[in-house]
Amino acid sequence: MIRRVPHCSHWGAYTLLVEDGRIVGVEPFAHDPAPSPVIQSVTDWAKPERRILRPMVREGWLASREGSDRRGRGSERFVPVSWDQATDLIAGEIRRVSRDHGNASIFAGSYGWTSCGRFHHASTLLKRMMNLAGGYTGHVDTYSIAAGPVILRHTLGDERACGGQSNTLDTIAEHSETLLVFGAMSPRTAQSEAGGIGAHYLEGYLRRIAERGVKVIHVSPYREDLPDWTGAEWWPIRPNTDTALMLGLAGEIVLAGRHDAGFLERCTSGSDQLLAYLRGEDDGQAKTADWAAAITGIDAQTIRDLARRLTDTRSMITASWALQRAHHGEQPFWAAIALASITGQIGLPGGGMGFGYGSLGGVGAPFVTGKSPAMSQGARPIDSFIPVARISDMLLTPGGAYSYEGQDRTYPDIRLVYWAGGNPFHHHQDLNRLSEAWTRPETIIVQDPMFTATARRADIVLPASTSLERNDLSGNKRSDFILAMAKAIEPLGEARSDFDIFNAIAEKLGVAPAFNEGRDEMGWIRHLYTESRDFAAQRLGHEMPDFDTFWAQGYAACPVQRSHTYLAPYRADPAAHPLNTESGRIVLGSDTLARLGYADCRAHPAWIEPAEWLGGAAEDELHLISHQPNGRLHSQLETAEASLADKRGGREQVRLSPADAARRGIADGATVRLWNTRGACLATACVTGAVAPGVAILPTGAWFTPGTAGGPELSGNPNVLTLDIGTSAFGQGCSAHTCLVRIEPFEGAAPDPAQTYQHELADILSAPGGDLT
Ligand SMILES: Nc1nc2c(c(=O)[nH]1)N[C@H]1C(S)=C(S)[C@@H](COP(=O)(O)OP(=O)(O)OC[C@H]3O[C@@H](n4cnc5c(=O)[nH]c(N)nc54)[C@H](O)[C@@H]3O)O[C@H]1N2
Ligand SMILES: Nc1nc2c(c(=O)[nH]1)N[C@H]1C(S)=C(S)[C@@H](COP(=O)(O)OP(=O)(O)OC[C@H]3O[C@@H](n4cnc5c(=O)[nH]c(N)nc54)[C@H](O)[C@@H]3O)O[C@H]1N2
Ligand SMILES: [Mo]
Repeated sequence: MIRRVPHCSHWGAYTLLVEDGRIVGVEPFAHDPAPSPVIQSVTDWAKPERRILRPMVREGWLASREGSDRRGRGSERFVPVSWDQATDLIAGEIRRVSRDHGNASIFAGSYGWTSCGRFHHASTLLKRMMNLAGGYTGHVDTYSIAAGPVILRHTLGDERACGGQSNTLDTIAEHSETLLVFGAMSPRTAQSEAGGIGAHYLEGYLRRIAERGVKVIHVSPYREDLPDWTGAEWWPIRPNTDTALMLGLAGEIVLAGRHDAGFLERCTSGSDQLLAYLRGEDDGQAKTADWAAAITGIDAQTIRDLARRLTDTRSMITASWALQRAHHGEQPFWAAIALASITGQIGLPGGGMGFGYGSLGGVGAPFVTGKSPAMSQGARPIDSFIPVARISDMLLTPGGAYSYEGQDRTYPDIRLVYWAGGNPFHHHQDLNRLSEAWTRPETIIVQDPMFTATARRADIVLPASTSLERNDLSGNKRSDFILAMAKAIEPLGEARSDFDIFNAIAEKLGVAPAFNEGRDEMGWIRHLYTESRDFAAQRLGHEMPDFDTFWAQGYAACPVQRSHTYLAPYRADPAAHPLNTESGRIVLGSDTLARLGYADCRAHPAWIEPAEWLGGAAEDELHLISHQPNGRLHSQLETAEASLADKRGGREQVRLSPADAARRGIADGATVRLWNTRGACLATACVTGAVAPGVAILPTGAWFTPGTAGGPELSGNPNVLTLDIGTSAFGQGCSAHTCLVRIEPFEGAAPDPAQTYQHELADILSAPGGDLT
């Protein structure tokens, strides 16, 4: 008999068809108008090949503990241990480091997407446990967005405009006449939503935008960042120069005297500084279309025409999160706010600016007004943190000075790292530098279902079950459904749920009662759902089904706001709705930043050359964009069908223009080597006119497979090439999209990355008693 099991992942909801303890089919959620093909990939979680199947400890660490040779990580063999031994060792390490060095020496920031389940959420549970055990060093902001929210907090007063609460897409479809898209608005990235998603709405909105005949200008190095049926005009910009285009548009408007002086006066502060800069009063360079054309590679007359249109029509400016994942990533977001302010359209339906549409599936969709289910991390006994992407800096320079959001800070001295539900050897930049940094802590613990590159480089690995093997629920502020995630199959090997693992460690630390509050798995799921249901009923008068009905039918609709015009009340009466900024208004010239005096984040939005870009490149260098993969989420389910569909010859494809390929003697389908001073990797060339000349695009997420020492990484992992610097002294975000590379045909031996990975894994699992499959 086939059992139908409701379930959900970050890429959507589905029903698992289960027979004899095996998953035999996956059906999309009935209320999803555009399900993601990645839902079919989840059956790969049930395959043992790349799973961690039992707790294990690195041989050298077992012998010498904190005195071990840390360069053995990744190549030394693992010794299987019992769960009891593993949790004893971990509790002992937490106690030792806490006692000898203080809890700030324990890094449990543990960034990562893990499962979408809100109960077994690995990093939340890790932090909950560590807070009960004296605290830990954590992180602020995300790899997704860091420079963006930091600059928005200071200029708009909060992060809503990049968190999915700017104008909803239905208002854009209904009211905008000009839609200026920087980066993408792509069903590729909109497949995913952090915390799960019931229904994918982006394509529907884009169809309505196309049907209404909205004039869409698409500014991106990659034409396929917007579906061709939107009828968009493609402006193939040089990467990382969008700020110059925005300021050139603003400058044209201001020099023609067509800016909305009334709006600037009433609703913004510091516009004098910005206008002086645009007019070239401080640096002798007016920010004209000609000036912008020279930097961006976009035709000057075309820029002038758009400058007219932006003020003559109802215009909406959007920018993908990708734009701020680059050196000086604060600037394009602030410049977009400045340009929208100069048109005077912020707060009007279909006007103004917003960030991250399509970056995740729920941005621009109806947003939840109720309470999303979530486990509490508890109170933090110590306040130690780093900006999320400064992990290598922290490990390499304990005590080193840095700044963040105007504060002068120092890095803690990390002795113990606990990572649960994230993959830094996927997500971090300059992986060769991270490899060096990774030799610094005394002990590294990794908890993951999969034997990722990070798990391989741990001292203690713990097998977490996947969401398929336990009960959970999903939900978040940008998805209008809470979804049931019922258990479908038994755990593989000795895998345990994240909650059970942390509860066992909490017991050994003597904090289990506070950790579990007397609830078991189903007790917690019922409790979290009921909190959301009660909130909806009591505060919003919205009826959600009782828990048993929800669990049986697999979903519940949340209370949502369907339409929203960002800052409409503020525009109508700024004094009555002050923003949480230094002036209470939109900040275009900042006293705070003027006081800080940073050269890389000035007092007003400004064009500042990035560390690497085509304007400063040698003739044979290309700008590498490492965007999100189409057929998977980051490094998850990398060997499943949807992911393999985008690879060729077992490797990721690097896209480049016909002109750039011809100049280098590269044929479509050829194996190529990408390299710079930081590293090298192989990839398969995909020659396409959809990529701007001078640009190469290699998606993230291929499993880091360094192969032989000194040779190129084999799978096509762009993070061996990317630049590991903060966006600026202010935001300190990740600068992944700022990266120059060279590309050449590769003639040498090119081993298959998946087979190589598997062989290496077999080697480190070959300790006596370590035969796991
Ligand atoms: N070059 C470049 N690099 C980038 C980016 C870029 O644009 N360019 N983008 C960045 C961005 S935006 C992000 S968000 C990061 C993403 O970086 P990550 O979030 O680290 O990437 P994932 O592959 O999703 O890692 C999630 C891990 O959780 C594990 N996992 C899944 N389910 C469970 C579970 O139930 N329990 C436990 N314990 N573990 C589980 C998975 O096996 C996987 O190893 O990458 C960043 N890196
Ligand atoms: N299928 C799938 N979907 C995902 C994810 C995934 O791994 N797989 N990851 C999710 C996560 S964690 C996040 S944070 C979001 C990220 O969402 P985004 O940041 O929006 O996604 P990216 O793919 O990094 O970048 C989008 C596009 O921006 C363009 N771009 C890059 N640099 C520049 C630039 O300097 N100027 C201009 N004009 N354009 C530029 C590139 O052409 C790129 O294709 O995606 C989410 N969605
Ligand atoms: Mo992200």
